[in-house]
Order: sequence, then C-alpha cells, then structure tokens
Amino acid sequence: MSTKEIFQKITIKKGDITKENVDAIVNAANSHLHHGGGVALAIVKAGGQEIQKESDEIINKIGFLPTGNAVITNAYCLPCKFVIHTVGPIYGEGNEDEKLHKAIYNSLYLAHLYNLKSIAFPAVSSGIFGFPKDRCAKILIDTAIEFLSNIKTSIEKVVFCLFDDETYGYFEEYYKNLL
Ligand code: AR6
Repeated sequence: MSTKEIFQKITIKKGDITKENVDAIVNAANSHLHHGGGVALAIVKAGGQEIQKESDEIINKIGFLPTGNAVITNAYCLPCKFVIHTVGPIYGEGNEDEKLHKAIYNSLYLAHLYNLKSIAFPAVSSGIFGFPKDRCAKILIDTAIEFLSNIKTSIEKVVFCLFDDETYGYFEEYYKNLL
C-alpha cells in the first residue's frame, strides 16, 4: 500500500469520542478498569454502567490489565459497536514512549482480530496520566502508520478524536508535516 493510501485512512478531528460512529472507540483506562475520570468516565456516562460491569468481570478474571495491553467490551448505549480499553503509561513511571506505542498497537491489533473496519482514539495518557501532548501525537500517529503499513488488516479508518484545541493542534501539526 502506498504512503498516500495509508494517510487517507487516518483522520484527525476535534470532538467528543463518545459520539463517534465507528466500529470501536478506545478508552484511556487504568489497570483496574475503574472508569472514574477523564474520557473513561465520559464513556461510561454515555454508554451505561454495563460497560463498567463488563470491565469489572474482566478484572475479576485477570486481576489487572498491565500497561500497554488492551481488552474489549460491548458499547451498549454508545453509537459505536465496541469499546477497546487500553492502559497507557503514567508519565514519570519509565519507558513511557514504548508503553504508549504498545497500548496503541495492541488496540489496533485487537480491532483487527475482531475484523473491525474503523476505530477512534483519544489522546491516550495525555490527560490525567500527564504524558506530554506533542509526544503523544507523534507516537499515536506513527504507530497507526506503522500498523497500517505492516499488517494486512480489515481496518480502513483510524480516527484521532481530540477533545481540546491544544491537543488537536499538536495532532494536526504533526500529521500535516508528514504529508
Ligand atoms: N472525547 C475525547 N477525548 C476526551 C474526552 C472525550 N469525551 N474526555 C476527555 N478526553 P484522560 P489518561 C481527552 O485523562 O491521561 C481516567 O481516570 C482528554 O482531554 O481521560 O490516559 C482513567 O480511568 C485527554 O486529551 O486519560 C485513568 O485512571 C485524553 O482524553 C486515567 O484517567 C486522555 O485523558 C487515564 O489517564
């Protein structure tokens, strides 16, 4: 696939990810899947407590979700079909870039395993977890390009749905400079 075709699969937009009409949205979760703040809380508020309940059932089985891993639940009242919960690094814990790359890659891989066509990401780790927004933009976009370049996948559309002007600006700038 050409670089142009890969770039055409990526969309950068400003908005509320809970309103995204894609196959899966990604939740910036913690290792306990306690969706108590940030985009995680917004997802449960909009999608329903069933999302928290299904997350609790996963934690009851596996104990905790290690940083960089991803799991999937149904989306209940959300317009998307699934929620992929991934755990990004807390800024300062060490090896953050690698861990953020892994979280994004594993989210894409899970969507691929479910044969999904479209997926939307928030700026994972760059809110409560304190990861610098400009580096977050670079890692998320680079990881999507790497995945789409290397894997023959069902995924046709990767959306980065950014909540605030500043974060949107960093994503837009990094993406534009790659074109
Ligand atoms: N749509 C899109 N992006 C959003 C929305 C939304 N509705 N709401 C917030 N954001 P954060 P983290 C943006 O803090 O840094 C939670 O308590 C937000 O502006 O949600 O990975 C979890 O349970 C920021 O740009 O995630 C964890 O404990 C981005 O989403 C912890 O926070 C990520 O911010 C995870 O922290």
